[in-house]
Amino acid sequence: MFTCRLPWWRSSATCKPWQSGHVLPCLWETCQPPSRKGIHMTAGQGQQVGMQEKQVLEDLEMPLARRGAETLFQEQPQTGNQYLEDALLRSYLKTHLPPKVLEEVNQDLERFGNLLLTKIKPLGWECELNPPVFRQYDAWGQRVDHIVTCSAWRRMKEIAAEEGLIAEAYERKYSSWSRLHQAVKLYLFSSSSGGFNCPLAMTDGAAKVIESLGIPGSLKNAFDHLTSRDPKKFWTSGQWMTERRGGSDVANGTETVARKQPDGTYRLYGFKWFTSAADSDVTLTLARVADAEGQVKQGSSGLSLFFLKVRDEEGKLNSIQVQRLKDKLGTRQMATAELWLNGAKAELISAEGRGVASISNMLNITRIHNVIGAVASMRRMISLSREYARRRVAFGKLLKDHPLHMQTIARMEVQTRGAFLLLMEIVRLLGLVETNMASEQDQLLLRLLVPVAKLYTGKQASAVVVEAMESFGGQGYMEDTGLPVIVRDTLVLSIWEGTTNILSLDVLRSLTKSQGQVMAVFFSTVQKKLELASSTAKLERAVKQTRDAISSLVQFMQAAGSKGAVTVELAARDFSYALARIYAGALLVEHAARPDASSTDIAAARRWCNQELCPVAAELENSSYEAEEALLDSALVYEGSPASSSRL
Ligand code: UCC
Repeated sequence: MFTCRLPWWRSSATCKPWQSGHVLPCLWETCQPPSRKGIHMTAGQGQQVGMQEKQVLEDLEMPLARRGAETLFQEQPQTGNQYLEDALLRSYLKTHLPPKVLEEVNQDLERFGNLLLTKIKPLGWECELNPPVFRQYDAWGQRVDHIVTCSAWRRMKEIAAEEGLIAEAYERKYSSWSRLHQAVKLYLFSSSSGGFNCPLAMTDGAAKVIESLGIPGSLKNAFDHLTSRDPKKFWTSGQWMTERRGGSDVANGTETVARKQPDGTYRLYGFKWFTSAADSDVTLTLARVADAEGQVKQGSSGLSLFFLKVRDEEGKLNSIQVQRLKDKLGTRQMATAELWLNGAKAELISAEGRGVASISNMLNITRIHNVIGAVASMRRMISLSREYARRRVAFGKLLKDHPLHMQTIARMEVQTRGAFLLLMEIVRLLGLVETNMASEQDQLLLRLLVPVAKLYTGKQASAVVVEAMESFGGQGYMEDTGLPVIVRDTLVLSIWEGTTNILSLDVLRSLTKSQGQVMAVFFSTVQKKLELASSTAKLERAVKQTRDAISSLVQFMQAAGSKGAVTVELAARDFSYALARIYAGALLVEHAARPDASSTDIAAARRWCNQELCPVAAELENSSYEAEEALLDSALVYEGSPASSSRL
């Protein structure tokens, strides 16, 4: 219905005392024998909950002195098998997977859910309590640059292999649905993984790059290791993209130089400022190839992509020195290091000057993992919050019986549902692309939705986990509940793999590169999803709201077409938010229009669509994207600072 003829897109650790952890009192569920509550438990759940509530109320009737001595002051929330407790996940799989695939995947996920509860979650907590430590010298003064990780971290690596957390996606046992199966396992794994989801993201990205190169002979061995199910064979990969001068501006910030050797390999010289999971076995990294005179080409077209092993066969570092570990707000379970490359032996794996385009294959995968992490964090915090509400009494009744408290959690739930369906849509499309079953439209849609979902869910997750923390009152702020760990680890999701603004510009890049075709596909896909729901009376308003938002978006694009580059840039974030909200709205509506949809499916769709779906249109009306507004922005920011006089 909407065609896209609009020209506007053309414009174009150290170990801290308190962290040493062994001394931390460990009250969270992971440190006790894990509850078996959720294992295989579906029937009789209501009855059990009723009894728990009765117990809580009875406890309150005890005399104060006895209560203090004999009962817990507050009950900790206990969650069960995450898979069995995730109603939306299960209904999504039931709706989309072919019956035979569903049967097997369902069994695997239920088993995995139990393993998470009994084995993996305690290991994840151990990783938090025992962050990596950097040992630069051995006892005899030899420089060793050893990043010492805990046994639980190393066990996570084995589990990742055994569970096929990377392999699944490349074996393609379930054809296009293998990607979805892998993503769902990672989603369940994420919040219990003790940060091991980070190296897995990069490992997946590296395997993807190698596969997209056609698995050249020289990289066959590496590909086999990266996608292995054998814990002894499994390798993880890093993604060393960030240098001192540029985290976002990789094209101008990368100083590392590659010097060609007589045997055709290269030696890399440079300094990598953030290298996540620096204990990885191999890595992909960018460098500038020096010519015979030692000169390098600047800018994006001077960058090439390299593969290297971090250690040689004897375990010695590949001419790499670890300068120090980063002192991060979160993700402390995982070693992020500053590294000097002093002639590290490497293999050129892209065409010269095509480094950024080549590593984009990795970025798009790690960005999807970022979405997985974001949705998983939201889901985890809501699970804990809703369980707590079933146990905690305030003002004479359980929190779950306070309408305002329930409204707050329900709002988070709606956000999480939208984000979850966006994630499923992306991995469904990725699965189609990887099995050559995708249309050109599917490919375009995937290109657009990856940055949209990454930027939107990263922000949602930060907001939701902070809100969820508040739902525990002061307990949520207590380190030994484990809740602040989830909050800290979530806050990075809007930063790494591209910040919100960088991803908003990537959304524009996808429009420019496709000459607007991504938007034509976006509009037609959303319309198709809405049509499926047009005969469902209860969704009528939600469908209308989404259609109205589409009209506003089209109007915005037409208006912006006649404006300059500043307007387009200023609108990029709100534009991306509009895409995320409209698309997630259509997915929620589609899910709620199923014949066996529940009343909560319908409520979620309706509530999602009640929000401002197209913020970019409203802001255009407010003239927020005019060039003069950009000047005012600077004036507002710098008022009172020494820079103020020179900015206006
Ligand atoms: O943080 C990092 C590791 C953290 C740990 C990972 C864990 C995550 C999982 C979490 C689990 C819970 S590593 C650092 C991350 N750094 C970034 O994300 C960099 C952010 N900056 C950007 O994305 C920039 O936009 C750049 C670097 C891509 C801009 O580079 P250029 O060279 O200035 O951009 P160009 O010139 O526009 O693009 C160069 C080529 C073009 O192709 P051609 O030449 O054919 O036209 C682009 O279309 O690259 C192509 N390209 C892409 N293609 C650029 N971006 C993309 C893309 N996303 N998809 C496809």
